[in-house]
Amino acid sequence: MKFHVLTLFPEMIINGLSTSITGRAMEKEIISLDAVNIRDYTISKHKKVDDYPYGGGAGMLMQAQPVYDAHKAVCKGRNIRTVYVTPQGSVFNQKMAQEFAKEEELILLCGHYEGIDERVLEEVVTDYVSIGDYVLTGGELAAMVMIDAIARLVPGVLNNDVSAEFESFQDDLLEYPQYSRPEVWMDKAVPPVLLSGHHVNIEKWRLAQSIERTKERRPDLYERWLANHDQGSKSK
Ligand code: 4H7
Repeated sequence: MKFHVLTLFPEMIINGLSTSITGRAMEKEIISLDAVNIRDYTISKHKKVDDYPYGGGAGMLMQAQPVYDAHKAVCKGRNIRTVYVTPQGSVFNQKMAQEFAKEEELILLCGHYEGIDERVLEEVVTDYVSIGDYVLTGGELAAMVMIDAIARLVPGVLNNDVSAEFESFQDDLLEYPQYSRPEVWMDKAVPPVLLSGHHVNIEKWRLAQSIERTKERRPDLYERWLANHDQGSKSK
């Protein structure tokens, strides 16, 4: 899968995603990351990319021209799904990550200053997406969050092909607690069932832990999980 990121800070995108799993996936050429500097496309003599908002107000806006030309340079006449990373978008979740992971190429547009001239957004943006209800100084960190979540769903990015599928099955439950060596640490023992070698009991225990943890920490997810797993509780 090819990710193109339109940004004023391309090095931030490259540096943020070149380590760990996404970095290895790029080395293996399972994904590619093309960070496009919007400033390279300005026609202004002084490489200006921002200007004052009509009607007044605080701060500056990114101008339409450099954004449009950067986008055109990436698309080369093709239609590529283009995500504008903005607090005004639909809130990103695992299901959206799965949908985006089906695309062959994806463009992420990062705003800075007070945002981007509305007219170019109308021309190029297909999806308005937010990573959550908080304010960032730029769209780059949000774009990196989305790319990480999407990339790990692309076949071959994770070492174990079971993992991503299993997680999606578990969608509405939080993960169970995990333990590694030593067996006792600071007087705290690993739950005995995990040392029993009884795989059925281990899976039962893990599911029970997942349910309990979700009920406690994410009652919203727990209610949704219950609604989908109420096998016969009402019909009997
Ligand atoms: C586009 C439009 C995403 C991008 C406006 C981006 C939060 C998220 C940005 C803005 C983002 C998210 C400009 C809004 C500066 C805030 C002070 C960059 N913030 N900004 N304003 N939740 N900021 O996904």
